[in-house]
Amino acid sequence: MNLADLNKVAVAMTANGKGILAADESTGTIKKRFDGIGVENTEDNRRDYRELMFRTAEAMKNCISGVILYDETIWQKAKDGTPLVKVIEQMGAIPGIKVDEGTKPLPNCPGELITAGLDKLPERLPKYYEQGARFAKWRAVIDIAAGIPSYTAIHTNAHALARYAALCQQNQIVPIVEPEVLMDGDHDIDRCYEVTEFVLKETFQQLYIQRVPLEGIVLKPNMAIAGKKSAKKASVQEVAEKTVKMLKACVPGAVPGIAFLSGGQSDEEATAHLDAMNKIGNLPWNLTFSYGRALQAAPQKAWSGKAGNVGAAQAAFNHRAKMNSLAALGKWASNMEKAA
Ligand code: 5MM
Repeated sequence: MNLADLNKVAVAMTANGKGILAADESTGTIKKRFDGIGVENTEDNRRDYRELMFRTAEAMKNCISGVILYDETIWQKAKDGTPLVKVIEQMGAIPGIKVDEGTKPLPNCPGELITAGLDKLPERLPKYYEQGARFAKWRAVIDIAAGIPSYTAIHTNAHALARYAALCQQNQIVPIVEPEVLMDGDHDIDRCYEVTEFVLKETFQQLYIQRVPLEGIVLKPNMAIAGKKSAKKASVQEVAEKTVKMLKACVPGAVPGIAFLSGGQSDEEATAHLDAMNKIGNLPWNLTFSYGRALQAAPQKAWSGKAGNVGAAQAAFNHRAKMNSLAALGKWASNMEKAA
């Protein structure tokens, strides 16, 4: 492993004012998104939709550091025959690949999940590297509900994340380590904080045991935030302060950058929270975005599967990318949304 080169990529992925576009929806997940806009889930439609984002020059060149791709997309060609990976590279962004194979029920832990995909990973990673991927992503899912999460689920998922990270680095690929504590429940922000703190501490312990140098990873965590069904919604400032406090308590300064998931927050909420954290400032790592839904909801709606709407969809993507880029610098203001 060449750690200096891994570190360069990790630093570029979380460079000032730039963040990651999570476009790695599996075929089932993109179907749900397409159902919402009345688009048929065909290979061509998935290609056309993703190509329109990758060809949005202003957003891609100025605001997006890297794109997380799904296995289908990394091998796909644009309409004019250019490999999509090349389109991304021509925009100055880094192609990455989701390598987990989704979640399965965790035995003896009702309601809890374990992420699959480690078995064939040593054979798959060199092929992705050859195809242009310089980073990868693995998402572990921890749910909060009555009696869960269990230590078994937290430990097993952290162990898998660490094994994945070690394998990636061995193949000169920067691992995005994504332990996602879901915001689907009715828990308040303090319960989310408590669980996420435990999950992050276990994840870094497992990374240490697997001898993963932290200079060559990017962390993709959830924010400390109340569940969607909670009666007690936390303010933007509370989310920002508690998330920064939690990260400072858990994430060593050797980690070059942290790129948040949006997890079901609205576009504007995800931007406002990131901005408020960066306004606090004086942080040991760069804090940026690795959003899926919070970057794509607006362009998806504007596109709605019609070729005539590509310009409008690109304008919507441009706007969200720009707002999040400003938030990554702590320079966003809500009136910029209205002005646009
Ligand atoms: C884009 O969605 C990703 C893939 O999800 P599936 O494996 O369920 O198809 C997802 O992992 C995503 O990268 C992260 O959760 C961040 O996306 P959000 O929408 O939470 O910002």
